[in-house]
Amino acid sequence: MSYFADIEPIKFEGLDSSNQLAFRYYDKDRMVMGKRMEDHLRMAVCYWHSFCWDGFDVFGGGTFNRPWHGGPIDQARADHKLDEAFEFFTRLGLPYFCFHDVDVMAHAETIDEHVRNFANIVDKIQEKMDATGIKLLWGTANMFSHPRYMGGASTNPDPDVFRFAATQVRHCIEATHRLGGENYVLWGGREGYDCLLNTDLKQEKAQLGRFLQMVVEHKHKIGFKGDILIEPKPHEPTKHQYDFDVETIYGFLLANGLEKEVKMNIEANHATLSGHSFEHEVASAINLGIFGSIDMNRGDPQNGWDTDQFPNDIREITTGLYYILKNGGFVNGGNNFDAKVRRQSIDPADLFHGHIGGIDILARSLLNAAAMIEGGELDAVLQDRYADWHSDKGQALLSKDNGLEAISDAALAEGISPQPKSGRQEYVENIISRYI
Ligand code: XYL
Repeated sequence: MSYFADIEPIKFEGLDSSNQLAFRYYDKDRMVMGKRMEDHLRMAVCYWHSFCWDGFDVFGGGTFNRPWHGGPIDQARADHKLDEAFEFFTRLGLPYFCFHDVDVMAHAETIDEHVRNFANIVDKIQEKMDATGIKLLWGTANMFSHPRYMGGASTNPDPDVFRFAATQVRHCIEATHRLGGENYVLWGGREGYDCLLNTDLKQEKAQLGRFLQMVVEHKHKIGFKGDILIEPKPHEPTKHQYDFDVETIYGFLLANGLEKEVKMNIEANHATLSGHSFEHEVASAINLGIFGSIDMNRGDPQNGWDTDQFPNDIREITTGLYYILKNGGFVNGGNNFDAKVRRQSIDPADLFHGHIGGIDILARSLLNAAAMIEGGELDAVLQDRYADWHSDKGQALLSKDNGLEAISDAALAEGISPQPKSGRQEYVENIISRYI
């Protein structure tokens, strides 16, 4: 009998329902701005937090005692975990899931064991996906947990570690392609440093850049049509990570000729760790033309680390989705719940409550964001504020025909005297408050 046998498939029951194991906002077939809610939000369950993590923290061991925990993940345990993951996915009813190679496979030590064990489980994943219709939003390789990666993967001082990482990524991107995955993610958790004194920054960044170029070359070689995504995070586990935030990565992509090839997977909690807001990171990626996908979660305002909690801040998610919707919505990306229930939430139902809360917050935020776009008040403020720049005179200022000398001569001749104008911050902030 399944570990989740007591949970009935989760349904939309609307605002009048008092059933906590039901959606109150997420009605997947509801049309919003001409598209089904499910197709707008493209939500995914992540494998690692929900099925691999056993509740351990730095002060104590696992608390969840799920039937497939409690020993080394051999093939039987990996198979059991896969069965239960799909039991969960089908009951929750989201269209997608995401995984790291090591999340799904039997534990491996040697390089050939890694390739064999991974290939073995990919066949079984394919069968499960065919049987349930659940799709893969993205795959990724875990190149930060095994001790061989303690000094980084592609940025490791040991070239053999680089070769091991190349092997993992090659097999993981090929499996993602075979499974019909829509993106391939690279999160470089240990691609950074703990101590500058023992780190050759120039050498490590050259390794990272070439590695990324190889991933892109291989994507084209195998005909993978999805996006390659980098996930920014400023630090943790390393003191400093090279993929610090969206703008830092954009500079790195430019330096390596990859700005048209690689997009961003933005995680809400990573955005706040880097000293930005979630909406800042989303808006920055959109404006640079490199927005891809979202790792949806939240941090804790008092804790300074990556708590990976399920999202519950309607204002934060509404503004993020507003920018995404205004940009035309997700293409290959979606919303992956990179979130975990708390260590004391040990019941099977808790995993559902975490996801249901996140899903409903996203659905509600989508409705808010669509209403904000249709209302048009924010657009009107922007149009008005920058109207002079859109005039012929404003445009001419930015043309190459102009320079400091010509501009200053004309400004002096005209005797301009710019007058301060209100930025209307409270007015625009109150507009959002009206919609949420
Ligand atoms: C950890 C990261 C990872 C990535 C995938 O902070 O969020 O879980 O999403 O490697």
